[in-house]
Amino acid sequence: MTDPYNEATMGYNATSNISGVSWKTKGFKQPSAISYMESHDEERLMFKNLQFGNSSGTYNVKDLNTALNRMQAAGGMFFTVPGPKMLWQFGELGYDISIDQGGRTGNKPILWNYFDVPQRKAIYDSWKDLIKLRIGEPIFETEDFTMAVSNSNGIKQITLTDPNAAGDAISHVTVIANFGLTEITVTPDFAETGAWYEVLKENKKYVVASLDQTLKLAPGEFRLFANNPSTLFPDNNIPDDDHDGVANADDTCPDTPLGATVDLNGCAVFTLPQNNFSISSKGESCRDSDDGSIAVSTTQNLDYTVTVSSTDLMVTDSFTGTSWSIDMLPAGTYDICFGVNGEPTYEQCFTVQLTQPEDLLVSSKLNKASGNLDLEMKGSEKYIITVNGYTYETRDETFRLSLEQGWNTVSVKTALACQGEYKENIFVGDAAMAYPNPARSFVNLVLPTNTRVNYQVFNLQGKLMQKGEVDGMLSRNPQIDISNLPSGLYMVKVDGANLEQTFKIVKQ
Ligand SMILES: [Ca+2]
Ligand SMILES: [Ca+2]
Ligand SMILES: [Ca+2]
Repeated sequence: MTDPYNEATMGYNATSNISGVSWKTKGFKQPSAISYMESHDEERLMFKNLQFGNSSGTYNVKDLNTALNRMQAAGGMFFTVPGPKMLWQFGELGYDISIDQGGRTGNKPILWNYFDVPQRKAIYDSWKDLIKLRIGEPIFETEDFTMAVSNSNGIKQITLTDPNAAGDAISHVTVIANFGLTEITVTPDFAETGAWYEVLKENKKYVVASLDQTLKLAPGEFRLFANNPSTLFPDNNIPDDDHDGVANADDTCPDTPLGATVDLNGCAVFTLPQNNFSISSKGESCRDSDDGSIAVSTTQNLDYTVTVSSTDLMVTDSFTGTSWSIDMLPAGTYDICFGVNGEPTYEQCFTVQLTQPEDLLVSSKLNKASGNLDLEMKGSEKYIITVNGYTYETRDETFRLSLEQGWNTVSVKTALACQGEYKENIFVGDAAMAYPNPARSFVNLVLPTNTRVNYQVFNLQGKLMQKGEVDGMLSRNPQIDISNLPSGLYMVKVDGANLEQTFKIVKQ
C-alpha cells in the first residue's frame, strides 16, 4: 500500500485510495492479510515527501516538520483499520533515507538520534497511542467497518461499529483525516448525536448536537472520535451528564437538551437560530425624498418587539408573525433591535445603513486644437450624456466627446431626475485675424471659412458703438468701416459660422 499512502502524505489525492489496507477489500474471509505502508523494497514515505511533496501557498510538504506531521495522519488511517499490520523499522520516527543510499541493498544508517527530534518523536508517540488503542479496545477487531478513503480532496474517513459493545464500551469510532493542502470543512459521518470523545486527547469531550454539524480540518490533521471514553487514556472531563459544559455540581438544570445554549447555572436560555432575522433595506431615492425603508423577515413565527433608532429618530413597535417593515426614513445609520415577548433576557441587534444618492458633479475640459471635450462625472453609477441631440450612456466616470465646429450643446444627467442636469454650450471654431492694428478707417478681417459675419463694436465702457454685417461669402477678406468712430480703444466682436471671436482694436 506504499503508493496510495505516499500519494496521500505527499498531497496528491486525485487517485490515492488506501482501501486495500483492509482485509475485506482484498477479499479475505477473515482478518489474516498483513498490511503495511512501508516495506524493505520501496522508498520511504518520508523520503518521497521531502523529495516530491506537493504545496499550496506557504504550506509545503517538502518542509520537514510538515511532512513529519502528515505521517501522524497516515498512522491514524492505518492502525485503526482492523486486521494485522506491519510497521517497517524506524518508520515511527519518519526515517527518510533513500533505499538507494549506498546501493539498493547497502547498509543504511541507524539513526537513533531521530528519537531526540521532537517532531519525529511525536510520530512515535502518536503511533504508540494508536497501537495501544487498537490492542486495548475491542472495537478495533470488529468486522463492521467502512472506509471512505479515495476522495480527491484528500479527506479520508474510517467508521467502525461494534455491535457487541455493552455498557460503557466503545461501540462507534470515527477517524477522519485531511491529506489535502488547505483547511477543509467536513461533515463527519457521526453515527449518532450526543457526546463523543477524542480518546487520544485525554478523552476530550466533543458534543455532536446535530448530524450535519461541520468540522474544520487543517491540512495534515487527523481526529479520532469514540462514542465513549477509553479507560486506556486519562479522562479529565468534568462530570457533566447533560453535556452542556456546566459541571453536574453547578448545574441546576441537569437535563438540558443537547446543543441548547445555557447560562452559568447550566439552564437553557432562550435563543433563536442565527438565521432567524433577514433584513433588507432600501436607501432614499433622492437626497430630499426621505423614503428609505427597512424590511424584516423571520423564520420563527413569534411575538416580537422591535426598536429602530438613529441619531434623530426612535421607533418602537411589536409584531406577531414573520415580517415587519418601516418606511419614510431619511438616510442614516440605524440600530434595529429585536426582542421576544415573554423572553425578557433575549435581545438581538443589527445595524443598517440607509444611503441617499450623491449630488451629480460634472467638470469639462475642451481641447481647442482637437475639438475633444473631456467630461469628468461623479455621483452616479450611470451617466446619460447628450451632445447636439445624440445620446450616450456610460458607467465610466470619464468620457470624451468629439465636438462639431460651431456651437455644441452638451448635457449630462443620471437616471434620477432629482440629481439634476448639467448643461453647457461650447463653441468650437477656427481663429480669424483682424488688421491693421492700430487702424484708421477700416478693419480688415481674414476669415478661416466663407461666412457672413455679424459684428459689434464696443467701447471700453461696454457701450455698443456700432454694429452690422459684412459678407465673407465671396471673399474671406471683408472690411468693417470704423471711420465714424472717435479715436480710442474698442472691442470688436465678430460672429459667424464656426466663428466667435473678439479683437481689441486701437482706432487712430
Ligand atoms: Ca451539565
Ligand atoms: Ca444543564
Ligand atoms: Ca436625505
